[in-house]
Amino acid sequence: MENVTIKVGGMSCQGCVKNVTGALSALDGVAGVAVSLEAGEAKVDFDPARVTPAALKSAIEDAGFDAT
Ligand code: 9UX
Repeated sequence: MENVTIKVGGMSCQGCVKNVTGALSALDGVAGVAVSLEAGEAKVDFDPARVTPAALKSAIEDAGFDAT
């Protein structure tokens, strides 16, 4: 298992946090998600054999937020 911290732009309330958390949690290979509105970031535990950091970023962007 690996962990990555992704900067998430555009979150302005806890609903956004819930949306980003849901988008990441839906991906195969994601084991844990912690999104902070205050920090503007998502910490993700993932299995690198099943999902990539690029795919995590894409999921965040598809949900309507910026990911770097
Ligand atoms: Mo809150 Mo976020 O009303 O897209 S859910 S701003």
